Amino acid sequence: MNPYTSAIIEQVIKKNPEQKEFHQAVQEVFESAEPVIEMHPEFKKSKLLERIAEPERQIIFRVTWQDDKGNIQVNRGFRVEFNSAIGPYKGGLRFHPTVNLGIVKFLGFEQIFKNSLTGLPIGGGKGGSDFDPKGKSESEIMRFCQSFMTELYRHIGMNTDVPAGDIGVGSREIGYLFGQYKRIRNRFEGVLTGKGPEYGGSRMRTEATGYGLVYFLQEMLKALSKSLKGLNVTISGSGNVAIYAAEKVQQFGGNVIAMSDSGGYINDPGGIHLDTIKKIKEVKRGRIEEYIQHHPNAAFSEDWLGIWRLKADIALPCATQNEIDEASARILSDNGILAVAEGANMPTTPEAIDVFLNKKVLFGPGKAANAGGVATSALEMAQNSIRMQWTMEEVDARLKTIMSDIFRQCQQAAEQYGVAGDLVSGANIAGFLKVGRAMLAQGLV
Ligand code: NDP
Ligand code: 2IT
Repeated sequence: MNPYTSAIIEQVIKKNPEQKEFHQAVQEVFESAEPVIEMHPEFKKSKLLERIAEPERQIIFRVTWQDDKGNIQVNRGFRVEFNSAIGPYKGGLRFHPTVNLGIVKFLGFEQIFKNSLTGLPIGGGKGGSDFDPKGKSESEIMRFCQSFMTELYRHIGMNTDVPAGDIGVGSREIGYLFGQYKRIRNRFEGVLTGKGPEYGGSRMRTEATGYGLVYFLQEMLKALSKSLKGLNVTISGSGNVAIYAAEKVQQFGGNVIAMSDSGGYINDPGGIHLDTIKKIKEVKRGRIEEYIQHHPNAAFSEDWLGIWRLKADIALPCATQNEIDEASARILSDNGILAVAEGANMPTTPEAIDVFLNKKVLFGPGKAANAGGVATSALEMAQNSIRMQWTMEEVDARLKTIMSDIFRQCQQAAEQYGVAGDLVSGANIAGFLKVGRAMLAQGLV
């Protein structure tokens, strides 16, 4: 690393102590950006790295609500409005007990460059709460969402900041959040994405991240002149991203052999029955362990990270950050994995990425590979603005084009800056360049 970049990273670590996921995300992007900084002295002169690592605005608020027993509960809410150089802040809300400022900042930082890669006019932001939706009743979820929005509404708007879903926030939560925003503001506007199709949601937003991931994976596989047909695929998670990634893999003739949740993983070598997974996860909101009651030939193991020990051709981490570490990466590559594409945000540790790149395993970084979700959110914003709703076919066609454009951008940026074949650097460079140029054009703001 050159001394300038390492000094800036040091400064970011010092200024934001204990936010280790944020440090990790910044370090990766800034390291990749080194050749860009060398080629563009104006970036260094205008302190672009220092500016880009500092969120434009950070909001932390109290969320109080009453549970079904009448007890008062207190949670913490966050919204980090990171960068608005290319459009309104855009990014999801995560409800999970592990949420803290460092997590929200790493996600918001990644979102800046991901959103830039989509080619659509969206800036970067992220939010959420340490609220745990597990085991809560429907009315507790609604009361929490209403209380959360009673503070958040004043900071967001269709031209300012447009939240969406992430872990623990799906169409049910978006519905309650939207209802409360409309009630308080008396405005029916596209302030959130991931809405139901009856009230302004885009068709295919639910499927978009998973489908987009597999469209991106197909582009990667072209380098090996391969298709998904007949390949065995392991997918971690069994939430929104994992389920629709699995659906698209199966549509393309791939064989999904394992999926997980935080309680463990199931292995069904003959192929996962996705209808059973959907019933357990989307309808019942149950645990993946229940799968073996329906399919006794499948096996269940409590160690969910053990999923990476299974032999497969493709791995799609779609659960959470840092789920593939160096040891798992070595096992995967020793087992002959062909490609890894990240459905989750930052699921692979830096050491594990090095293993994949050194062993020439095709590697699709999350900020490119999982950008189909936020891209379709931007399509939802466009449909809301023109008060129209496109068909499934139209949205799908746009999503395919967007994913192959992103792939091409990453590939070209990697070639242009001397790291051909490295899609991690390619994604960071392409995403960074556009945001950097937009920031410079807008002066010192
Ligand atoms: P969901 O809440 O729908 O599903 C998350 C899945 O991952 C669940 O199976 C969950 O298991 C598991 N999981 C979550 N956290 C952990 C953990 N700490 N340890 C073990 N398992 C865990 O979320 P999404 O599918 O929406 O999100 C998955 C990933 O994809 C996240 O990294 C998210 O940031 C990223 N992403 C999401 C997009 C979207 O459009 N939704 C877009 C782009 C990226 P359990 O139910 O047991 O907790
Ligand atoms: O990480 C992500 O890109 C998301 N959770 C989706 C964000 C969005 O605004 O659709």
